Amino acid sequence: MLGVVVHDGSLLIAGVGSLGSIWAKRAHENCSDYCDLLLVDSDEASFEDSRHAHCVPLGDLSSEGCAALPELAASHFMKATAIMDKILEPVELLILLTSLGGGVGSGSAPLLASQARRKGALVISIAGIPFDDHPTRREIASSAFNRLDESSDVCAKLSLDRLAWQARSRGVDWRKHPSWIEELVQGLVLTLGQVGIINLDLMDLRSVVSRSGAATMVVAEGDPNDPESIFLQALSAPLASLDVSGSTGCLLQLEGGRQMSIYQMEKVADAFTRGLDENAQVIIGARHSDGLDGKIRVVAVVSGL
Ligand SMILES: Nc1nc2c(ncn2[C@@H]2O[C@H](COP(=O)(O)OP(=O)(O)O)[C@@H](O)[C@H]2O)c(=O)[nH]1
Ligand SMILES: [Mg+2]
Repeated sequence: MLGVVVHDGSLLIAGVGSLGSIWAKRAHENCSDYCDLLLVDSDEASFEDSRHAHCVPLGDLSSEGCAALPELAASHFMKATAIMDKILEPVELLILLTSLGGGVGSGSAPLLASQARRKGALVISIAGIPFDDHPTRREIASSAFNRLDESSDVCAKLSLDRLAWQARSRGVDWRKHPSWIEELVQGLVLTLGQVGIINLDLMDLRSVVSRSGAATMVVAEGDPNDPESIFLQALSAPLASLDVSGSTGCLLQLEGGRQMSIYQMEKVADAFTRGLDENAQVIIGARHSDGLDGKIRVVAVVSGL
């Protein structure tokens, strides 16, 4: 089945801060037919190669920027709330990418998230957490994370240590090719932006993430006949920590080539939901995808942790 484009501005990927902007641009490249891109930074370099993005500069770009000053970034952001209001008007789902521990992401990502939520959008945030050997940045990141988490429906901690490790094992630069983030965002956007065999939509996502407790998400891809290894791959994602056992809500999107059978889908869904609470709410969607012959890709949002 061909995907149906429903690009009406309701899906927005936002990159906040330098690293967040790099990630958002990469992630958006793979799904620009389905969603818009917003970049927020005090550094002009982040707006390069982004002709089709909403670019919101914070402060005076010719000055020093907000190096490691979250409060300064926050006060610049406050001056941009009117324009943000316009950009956020049609948005129903905001996927916010940022790395905490510096100035812009730490100071303004929580404000963007809460503004989007006040306007009725669902907010999924992915927040990079600094390397273990940067204690000062980790401290800034930790307080910023709490604020971002409070303002988001789902807020996943992404360990830069693990991201870098994964990138090394794939032979790519962790800053420029965050493949895990690209796959996850693409999975989410295509799940919600395309019509599939069994449809999932924002209402399903809303229903899963509205459960109390923390929520997180994973993506994994593999041989449809080997569901266990797909599940293990999902657990090895560069998230800071991941224990989904006993969770009470799960949205599962399965995507595979045209040969994907109901039997294979059932087996993979079973591997992902076996460890959940026995009364967990599980919502499953499935879709054929041209690029996935002989493979299944799973995107899971797990809540009630
Ligand atoms: N070691 C290392 N950490 C980085 C690098 N880029 C970003 N980070 C980490 O990510 C955090 C946020 O960086 P950045 O996005 O540049 O900050 P912002 O633009 O002020 O929001 C920093 O505090 C670092 O922990 C890098 O090139 N090397
Ligand atoms: Mg920066």
